[in-house]
Amino acid sequence: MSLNETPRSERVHIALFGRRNAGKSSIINAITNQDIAIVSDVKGTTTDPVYKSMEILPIGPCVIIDTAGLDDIGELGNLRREKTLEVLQKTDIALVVIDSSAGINEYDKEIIGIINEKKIPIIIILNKIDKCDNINELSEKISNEINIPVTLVSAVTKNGIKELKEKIINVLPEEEDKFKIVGDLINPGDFVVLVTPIDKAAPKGRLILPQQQTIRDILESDAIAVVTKEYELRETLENLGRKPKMVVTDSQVFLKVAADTPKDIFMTSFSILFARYKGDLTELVKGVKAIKKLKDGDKVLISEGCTHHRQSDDIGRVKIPRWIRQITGKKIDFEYTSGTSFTQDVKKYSLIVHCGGCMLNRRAMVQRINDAGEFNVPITNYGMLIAYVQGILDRALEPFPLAKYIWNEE
Ligand SMILES: Nc1nc2c(ncn2[C@@H]2O[C@H](COP(=O)(O)OP(=O)(O)OP(=O)(O)O)[C@@H](O)[C@H]2O)c(=O)[nH]1
Ligand SMILES: [Mg+2]
Repeated sequence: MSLNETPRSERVHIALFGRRNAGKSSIINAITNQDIAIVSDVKGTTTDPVYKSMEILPIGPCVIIDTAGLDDIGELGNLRREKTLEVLQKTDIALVVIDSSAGINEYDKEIIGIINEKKIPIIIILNKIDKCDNINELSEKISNEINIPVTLVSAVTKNGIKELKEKIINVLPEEEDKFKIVGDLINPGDFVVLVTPIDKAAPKGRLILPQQQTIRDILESDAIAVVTKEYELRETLENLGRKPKMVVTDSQVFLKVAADTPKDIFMTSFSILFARYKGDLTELVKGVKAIKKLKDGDKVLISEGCTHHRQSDDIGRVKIPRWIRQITGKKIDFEYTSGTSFTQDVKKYSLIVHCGGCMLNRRAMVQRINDAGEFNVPITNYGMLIAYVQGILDRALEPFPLAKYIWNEE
């Protein structure tokens, strides 16, 4: 990824859903003004979700997701359907495409229902209006039936495409801007000291994304980011000349940093900042408290947002199970998932421990927390668990009074 690229997890994710041949891929080409998606009159042309990062004027940086038709039949069709539905976990805006010459049916209503249930902003597109002569009647009938206004479009003549883009902008979620990593906790001119170990696990020649994003957030707040390794922290604090607002550390070196940071300075971790930025800190605090309540035979799910992280494999597959067994002294049954498949069956778990989710966008992370919440399954993340195991979660929550209150609540 080059420096001036917006990371994929920060981009607004726009996904298209609909039956086969409705014109999903054609609409993507029309919106982007490029031939990026394969179009054909063969049903089921798009088989797997296709993600394309791009900059669309005037929408800005986004990821467009083309999906397979929902009405695909047979065993392979069911698999495709599942993959298509998984896309919803990452979707910021859902476009449902209906072929005006085919009308609306149960498949359309089902996907619209699912999207509404997940409270994902939705736009209903009635496509192929060039082929339809009673379009006004039809659109009125359909919007009455589903109780959502429809947008009329022809991907072929480009009629309505400009209006469609305007609608997309109108429903763009603002929350990505509303939530800050640390910006809302600091004032202009504040010092924030960031502790980033450079060991074998660190990527070559650069800092990892959460560290880069935190620095950016501090700079945007007109505050001052001071970056140091754990070994130079004490010297940094002694020579800074002014008390920093906060020390933020990688969880790996929590104990040393806690020891070297005077008690009157806030100390927390990148993973806790991101737990709040990407998800819901108080829910994750409740999740970590649930560890002590685990019983013999309980199932715990360990879930990672990406599939290619040897380092966190070690954390997820070895350390976390070991810690949980040590804390509880119980026989716990661990299961693992990674990548876009979170879990089909939340209910069977007594606890979910998720990674920091640096490859997931906020909506995807919140969706997972909500999915767990729906069945009262506690969920927490690696960083919270590490802080807890090392006995410093209480201190690391000091900058977040509500989360700390919940942590200490009986
Ligand atoms: N007349 C007309 N034809 C269209 C329009 N949009 C798409 N088509 C045609 O409909 C057929 C299916 O279009 P696709 O974009 O491949 O549809 P899709 O929904 O992606 O289909 P799958 O990938 O099979 O799920 C193609 O032959 C397109 O040329 C439109 O607005 N008007
Ligand atoms: Mg297609």
